[in-house]
Amino acid sequence: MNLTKEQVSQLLHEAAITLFADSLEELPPRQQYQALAFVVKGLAGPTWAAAKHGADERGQKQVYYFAIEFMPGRLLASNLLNLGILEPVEAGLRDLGLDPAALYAEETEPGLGNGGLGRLGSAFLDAMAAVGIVGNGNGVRYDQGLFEQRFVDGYQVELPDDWLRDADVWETRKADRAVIVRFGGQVLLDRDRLGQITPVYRGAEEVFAVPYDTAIIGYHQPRIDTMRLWHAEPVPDAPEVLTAAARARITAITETLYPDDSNLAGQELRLRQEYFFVSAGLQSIVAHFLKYHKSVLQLPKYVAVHINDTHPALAVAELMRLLLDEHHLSWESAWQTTVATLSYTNHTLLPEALEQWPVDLLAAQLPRLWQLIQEIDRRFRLRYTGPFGQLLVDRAAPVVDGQIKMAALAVIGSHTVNGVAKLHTQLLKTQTLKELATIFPARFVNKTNGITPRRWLQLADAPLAGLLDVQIGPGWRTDARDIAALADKQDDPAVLDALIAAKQANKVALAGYIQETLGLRVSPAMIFDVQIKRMHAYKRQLLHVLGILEAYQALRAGEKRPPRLHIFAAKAAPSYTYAKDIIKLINTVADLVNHDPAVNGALQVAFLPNYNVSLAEKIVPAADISEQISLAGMEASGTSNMKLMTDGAITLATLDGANIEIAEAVGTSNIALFGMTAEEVAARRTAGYDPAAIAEADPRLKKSLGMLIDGSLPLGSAGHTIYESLLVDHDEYFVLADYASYIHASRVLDQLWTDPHGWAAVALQNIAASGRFSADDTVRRYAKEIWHALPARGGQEKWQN
Ligand code: H53
Repeated sequence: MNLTKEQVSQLLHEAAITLFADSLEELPPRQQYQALAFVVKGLAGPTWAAAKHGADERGQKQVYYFAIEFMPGRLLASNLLNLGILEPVEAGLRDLGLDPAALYAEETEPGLGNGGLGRLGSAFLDAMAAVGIVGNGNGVRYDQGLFEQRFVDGYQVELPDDWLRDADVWETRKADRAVIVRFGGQVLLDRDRLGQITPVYRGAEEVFAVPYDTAIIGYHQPRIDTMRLWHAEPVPDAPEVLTAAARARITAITETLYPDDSNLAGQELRLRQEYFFVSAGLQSIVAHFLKYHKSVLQLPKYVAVHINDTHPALAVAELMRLLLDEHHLSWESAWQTTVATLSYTNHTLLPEALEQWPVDLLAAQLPRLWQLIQEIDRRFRLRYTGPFGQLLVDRAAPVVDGQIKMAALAVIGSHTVNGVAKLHTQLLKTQTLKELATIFPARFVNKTNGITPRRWLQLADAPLAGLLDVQIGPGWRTDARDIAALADKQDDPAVLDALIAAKQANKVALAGYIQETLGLRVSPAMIFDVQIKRMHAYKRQLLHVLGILEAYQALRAGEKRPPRLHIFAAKAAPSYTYAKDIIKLINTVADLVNHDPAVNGALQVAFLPNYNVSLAEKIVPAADISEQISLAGMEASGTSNMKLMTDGAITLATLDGANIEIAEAVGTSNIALFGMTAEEVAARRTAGYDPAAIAEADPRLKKSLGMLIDGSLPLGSAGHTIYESLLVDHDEYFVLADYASYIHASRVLDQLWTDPHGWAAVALQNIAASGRFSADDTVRRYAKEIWHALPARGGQEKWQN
């Protein structure tokens, strides 16, 4: 799209008058941001409108990506970049005396997710639009996003995230596309003279599902995809007047995001959320499809519906319901159509995150779906007990012991199932979903996650992006694989110096932010050692803290080490007290070391509050070390590992999730690996594990652990809880078992730091190898091997304005 800076100025002034009846110069920054966003939305509008019909008219297959979380991050700069107007707009703003970065910072980030799952969904939408796949997000428009995190006396405090207070400029309410979703009541099956069965609903609660659409702009493409999020409301003009309580029950469905993704069993509201966005999404997909096609039997040819994690797994039964009850297919045709339309990604091996619903709960909320799930279960057992035996089929079936196993339902009802890293897929097949993989071996494939280099390099890391342009030309901006060309420069001292300078610029910026936020002065000359991800015991932030305490003791004993700043950012689910105890511990350790003159300058700890996409954009470009230290076999993939390597951090990692593929990509001499492999962990678990003996044998470790309970750290009960979890409750995540090798690997990095060009050469190899983790390639693989949805051929379309 072409735009001059003079046009930018004119459009902005007009928008200020239209929206706020005031001149641009008079507006507060928040409204200036809104005016600019309004202009951008207007520029994209015609192309978006055309895109909505284009795919159907061309007969191009569409992908619907169902996820209960999305984390798009702030959209203004990203939309400008994708539209190809970032430069003229920024120049126009500067001419007007406005600071682009300050305007971008006015945008409220939609925190509609907890972490990796939601961010991956948004990266995939961005990537699909970029490579020409017609992609649609389908999710929930929560009134309140994930909580805002503050620290009070070192403890996490959660404040509501009222992200819609100022209205979201990007979304468009589509009341005319609303559909009705039913819960509860009774369902009777009415059979007519021809034997056709029609369900009759009595006393059901009806919920109005209203879609809100947001444009997902394809990078330098005249193509725009859509993220559709559903909002729950009472049905307008319903014959019955609802009580206040009945209205509240309805609006509760989309009031808040569950700030927990691990321990949800038995929560009725979560089940209602899941069915709500699944049913609304599928109803609207089928209705839209039938505007262009005659028979629902054609659905899989034109539509791929992707189930992310078990949350949208009800799609299997809901699509069956639509095909059977509303379009009167036979069971066999409906089943064939359903399986050919759906695919499923598993994102976790943690048993507590694989949902199971008690039959009573599901049957009461979704009586028709329960009838269908029973039939799916019955037919599954009938079909496979012969060839595979009762025992195996019992383990694989969706309905077992009064519970409905959503992963089983998703696998049985999908044509393809994937894990998100090689190791994860392997463990899915051989452990977590072993029985289902035995029955459907060809269904299981791997698709390693990816990230978008547009956000993490082009937008967040301008110094490095500029360096790449100079060194290898700008081709990498459209095809991330081109970054590989950087590898040849590793012996060029001028390039290494430029790389050091780019990193330094980012570290100076982050140091400023740390000072502003925490009042902590840090030097950009220190090693910036970063761990950013949800706070969870399996991710082992605790191991990182033990490493800090080891360094603290060493420095106090007079040892010299390169100065290191440990940076954390993480939210803990409000009900996860152990994770909150670890937050308190990190803040307490930060207090201790940051105020101890004996280690000052050599060791500091900064725990930045309220981790979200925008904060990650500040931290990732400034990182020297990327801590990816989960217990092997627990992290499905990880994606912060990919972002951090892309921006030139060196990974300190266990052989878990995608770390293994990062190691393959960069070579073992360019990554600091340590700890047990997944197999070794399993063997250790069987053989028996004695954490107390490990602590006893290692005086440094013993001393660090002692600090948790001897009063040297004012930790209150958190210290005792953590101490006991490690030494009395058998250290479930083998923190102590990996301690010594972790310290060793970390010391190897200290050594490397003393040689700046040596360090920069390793960082350079990481950047050069990062192209393969671009989400553009990942979605291309999904499109080819799972969705069978080919990207549009380039060059056919034109910008609409
Ligand atoms: O999904 C990421 C993975 C990561 C995994 C994460 C995830 C959630 O954020 C939430 C629920 C869930 O089951 C999994 O923990 O390893 O990288 C994207 O696949």
